[in-house]
Amino acid sequence: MIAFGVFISVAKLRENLHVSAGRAPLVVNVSGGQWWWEIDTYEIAMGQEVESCVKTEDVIHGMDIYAPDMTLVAQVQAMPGYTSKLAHTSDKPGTYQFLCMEFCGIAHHDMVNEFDLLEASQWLMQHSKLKRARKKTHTLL
Ligand SMILES: [Cu+2]
Repeated sequence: MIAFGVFISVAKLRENLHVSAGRAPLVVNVSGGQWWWEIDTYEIAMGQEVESCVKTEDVIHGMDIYAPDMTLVAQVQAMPGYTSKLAHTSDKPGTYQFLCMEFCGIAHHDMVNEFDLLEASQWLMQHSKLKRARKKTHTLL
């Protein structure tokens, strides 16, 4: 019975190692300042593991990510001179918002931005259109 349990555990561990080794996280850079958020990726495929690298150059901010139904997905502090890393994955499509959770001044409430979580097929279609548009632009120049 113990040998069977060990066999199942090893098989499950190998399966998990295989899955995580094949899917590198998408690195998303987020910068915050009084009073804005900037993100370098506005469309993310559903189920994609994301590593958000969050920076600020002025004061301490906090980044909360909310799902379309406004449930909290993840949160991290942004501190001047330091890059905070936040791993998150979600499987509900829609528009996600990120807000500042740390009172950082008079217009703190303006610190809102968003990204869309798309079905994988929709994400592929959007990004193949972008690639074609970029190729056309390059051939015209
Ligand atoms: Cu704030």
